[in-house]
Amino acid sequence: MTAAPRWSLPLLLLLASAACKDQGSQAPAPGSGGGSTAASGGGGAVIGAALSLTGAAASYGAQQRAGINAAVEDVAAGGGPKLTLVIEDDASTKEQGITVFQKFINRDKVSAILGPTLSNTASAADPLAQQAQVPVLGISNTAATGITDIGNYIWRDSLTEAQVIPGAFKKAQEKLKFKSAGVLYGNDDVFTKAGYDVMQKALADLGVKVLGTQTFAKPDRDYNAQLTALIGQKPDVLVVSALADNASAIVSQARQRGWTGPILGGNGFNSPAFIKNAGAAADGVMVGTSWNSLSQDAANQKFLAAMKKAGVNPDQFSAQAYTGVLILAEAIKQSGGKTGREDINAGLAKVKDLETPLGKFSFTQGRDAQHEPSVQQVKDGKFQIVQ
Ligand code: 1QQ
Repeated sequence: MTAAPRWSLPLLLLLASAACKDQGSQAPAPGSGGGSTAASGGGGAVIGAALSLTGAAASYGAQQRAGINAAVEDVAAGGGPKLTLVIEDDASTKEQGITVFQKFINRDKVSAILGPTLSNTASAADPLAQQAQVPVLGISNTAATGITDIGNYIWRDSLTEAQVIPGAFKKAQEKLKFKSAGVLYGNDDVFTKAGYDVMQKALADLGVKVLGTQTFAKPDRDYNAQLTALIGQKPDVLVVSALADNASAIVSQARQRGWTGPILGGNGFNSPAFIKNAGAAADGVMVGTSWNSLSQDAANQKFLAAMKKAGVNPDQFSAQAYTGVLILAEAIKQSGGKTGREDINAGLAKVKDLETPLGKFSFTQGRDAQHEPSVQQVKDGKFQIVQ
């Protein structure tokens, strides 16, 4: 006869409540930077979301969290698969991204991961998931290389800079007729560097002469030396590859130095936080975007209504995050409701023409996003879609 372990009732209750807390709300995760967790109830697929809730990319992470939470609610309300979310802060760094991925893979035993926010973090953390055969769906990684080519478990719903910038710059040139440019980019970040490479090629293809190129690093706050050098060359346009925090300071300081000409940005500019922090200096800035805020498609209208209900002014990042959850739900549906890591990875390959806030969504052969981009320009303190 085997003796049953003799647990006391209070101890059992304590263990049960600790287990609930771990999957439930507001449990700070040991060793992962105190990210919050939010659950939509037990069962179903456990999805980890690694988001930049602090650090250089925090303005994107806040939008992503709002988009993900809204989509989980909408999926549940629409009778879709049950999704249990674990949200952790990747702190906008590679190191914290790796810690969070390890927790998701080994402790939470998630079925799939959304994020991390920055390409910089993804380049370091995604290889862990690939190794463990856990599907990752990037929702904001736009570096053309070094993300989905990590392996067959890595997907993204974010168009790369290479898919967005050439068309955006072409449209900008048609409107603004520029022939020369001064370029400024961050040289300590995978995305800002990759964005620069794409910008340089796009400008060359349009026959635009680059009169000067300057660099900065994420912690920098004073760009006057670089801007003085660039403005001194009298280019027709300034072109900047930067995350939102740096972007707002760069644009403000350029205007303070008397720059009245056009400014073209990369994906880092696609945040209301950029406009808020740059104020009137942001007016006229043009940027390519993967989200058409004016889209009348039912899926976009549903997203806009969900964000309104949440009291959040939506942007491209919440739209891509919301879309990420819709895609995972569709992948589970495509795998016959099975929620294993392998099942979801196989289901992702079957997602095709899915109605999302980004438009009809499919993946390319290389697991990248495939849908129509747009161009937007800041007018009166708001992004307006350029027709
Ligand atoms: C990347 C990005 C950032 C600007 C947004 C999260 O696109 O790191 O790839």
